[in-house]
Order: sequence, then C-alpha cells, then structure tokens
Amino acid sequence: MERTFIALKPDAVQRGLAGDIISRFERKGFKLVGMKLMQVSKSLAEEHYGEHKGKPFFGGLVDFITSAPIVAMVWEGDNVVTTGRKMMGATNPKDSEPGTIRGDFAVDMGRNIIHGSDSVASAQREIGLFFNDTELLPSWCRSTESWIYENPEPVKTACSV
Ligand code: DAT
Ligand code: MG
Repeated sequence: MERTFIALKPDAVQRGLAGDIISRFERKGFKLVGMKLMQVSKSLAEEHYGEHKGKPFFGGLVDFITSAPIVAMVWEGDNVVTTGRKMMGATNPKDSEPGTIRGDFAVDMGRNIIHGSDSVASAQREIGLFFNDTELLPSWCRSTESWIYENPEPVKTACSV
C-alpha cells in the first residue's frame, strides 16, 4: 500500500493545530504507520529541501523548519500521496482553497503549516530521511478496514482479535 511523508511544521505545532490536522487524515480513512515529535537538524533540513538549494527562500525555509519541533508522520492508503497533497492545498495559502488544510489555517507562504511528499519517489526518499525501519509499523490490524475499502488488502484484514 502506498505511503507518504507528512510533516506538521513548527507553526502548526506552536499554534496547537497538530491534533486537528492529524484528525483530518484519520477521518479520511488513511492509516498512521509512524509518528514522532522531533527537532529537525540543519543538515536534515538541507537534505530534505535539497531540491530548493540555491533559491532565494532556501535559507529562510531551513531556519523556519529547524526553529521549533515538528510532527513527522507516515500515512498509508490508496493514492495517499496525491490525495494528501489535495488535502493540504496549494503551496501558497493565498491560492489554497477553503476546506484544504492550508486554505483553512494559513495565510503566508513561509508559514504554510504542513509538508507532504509530492510523488511516490519523493515519499520513499523522505520517509527514509526521517524514519528508520524500527519506527515504522509494517501493517497493523485495523478493524474498520472493510468499511473504508470495498476490497481491502487481505493482510490488512487478517486480524487475530
Ligand atoms: P510544497 O511544500 O507545496 O511541496 P515546494 O516544495 O515548492 O512546496 O516548497 C517547499 C516550501 O518552501 C513551501 O512549502 C514553502 C516554501 N516556498 C516555496 N516557494 C517559495 C517562495 N517562492 N517563496 C517563499 N517560500 C517558498
Ligand atoms: Mg515540495
């Protein structure tokens, strides 16, 4: 099953929005398979945002993401990368539709509260940067699986209790 890396940026944590945002992914039907509160180091920030190195906003972006704790998460689900990006809304909150996370909670590009992988390849790279294997669950039993998927993967419904 597809996985994506989602990070609640320092502004989301500072503003007390973490629970609300996590709740949106839960209520959608995605499955949390890893989560931690962490302070991002400068080297991790620079590697994570490597594609933006050299751009005028790069320094500010690294300073911001390392300025206070973030919540790093891995969410699993059918098409979770693309759907997660839709739930987040456009990068610039001025363009994010109401109903999206950025559209509802943010006004400034440099304080857009959430990160989400932009492709399956990016997700694999970012998950590997932020989590080691022992911090991720392979596939835990969720009793509501068949109420979320018409044809759930057999492994997900093989619950022993
Ligand atoms: P996204 O976070 O939607 O994947 P991105 O990867 O293009 O967007 O950029 C990463 C972050 O960098 C983004 O969330 C906010 C910041 N950023 C992007 N473009 C910017 C710009 N032109 N000016 C200031 N900050 C910018
Ligand atoms: Mg991006």
